[in-house]
Amino acid sequence: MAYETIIVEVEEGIATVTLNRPEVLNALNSLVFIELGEACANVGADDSVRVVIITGGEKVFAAGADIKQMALSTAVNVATSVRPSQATFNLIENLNKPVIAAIAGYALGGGCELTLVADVRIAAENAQFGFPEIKLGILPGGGGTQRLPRLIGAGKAKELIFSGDFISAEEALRIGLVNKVVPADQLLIEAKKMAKKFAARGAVAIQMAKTCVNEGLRMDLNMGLQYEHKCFSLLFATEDQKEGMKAFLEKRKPNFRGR
Ligand code: DAK
Repeated sequence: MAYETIIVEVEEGIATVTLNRPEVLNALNSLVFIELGEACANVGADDSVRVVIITGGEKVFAAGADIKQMALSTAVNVATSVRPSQATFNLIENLNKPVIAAIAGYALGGGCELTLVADVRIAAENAQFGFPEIKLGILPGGGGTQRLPRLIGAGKAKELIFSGDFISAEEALRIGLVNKVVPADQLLIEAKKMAKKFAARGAVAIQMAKTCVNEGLRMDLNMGLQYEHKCFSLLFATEDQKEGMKAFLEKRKPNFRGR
């Protein structure tokens, strides 16, 4: 399917979704959020897709929400105008397959918030992260005040949010904002390498493990452990569990079929 603001390519079970508004550093307007939501819902429903990569290419990830569009908002219409972005962020965070953000150049504001709903973040050496909303008289409203402290801790999150300062890929790695830093020309290669590794694992187990982590973060420890226990037991009803253990005992690689 052709989109105006993103490009979607599927190859060997890996869907790569590329933000495509280079003239405005991939600023995220409402059409981007609508198309991104639609594309992710489609790849989520497509059993042949095992892993999703979201990227902006080698130069820029996204310089945030589209300020030209946002500047026209009022307190009355902003509540409805942000619905597509909220819905898309939630959809990606809860997608039934792993999502890898491959980040080069700027990942600012809503762009950085988009990386936070991915499961794993890989940064190019040229990546820069930040939440400049405070300099616009607003706050990170796409989940940044909630997801960022859960990922890197409240102190570091507040420093980034209150200052609006940008940090380098190395600093992002140091504070746990990203999983890995690679040379810019290796970004998509590394993201695909990781995606292939995830794709070779049992899809149901990955999906349940993702749900355990995501839901567990919203629960207290006891509830989380109970939830994990139920998911763990359920996996013993899958073909993949039988195949995984059989393959181990037969000293061969498992052939998971995602069921
Ligand atoms: N929006 C619109 N256009 C943008 C943009 C943005 N965020 N960022 C860059 N551009 C445009 C520039 O206006 C320029 O366009 P022309 O002037 O050529 O027409 C073009 O991209 C190139 O940018 P620059 O000329 O500025 O390039 P530089 O290399 O000099 O500077 C920069 C790069 C990234 C440092 C600078 O462009 C910059 O500061 N950009 C704005 C960054 C920013 O403040 N981002 C945060 C936006 S607020 C929510 C969901 C999401 C959000 C909020 C709520 N809900 C669900 C409630 C998100 C909010 C935000 O992200």
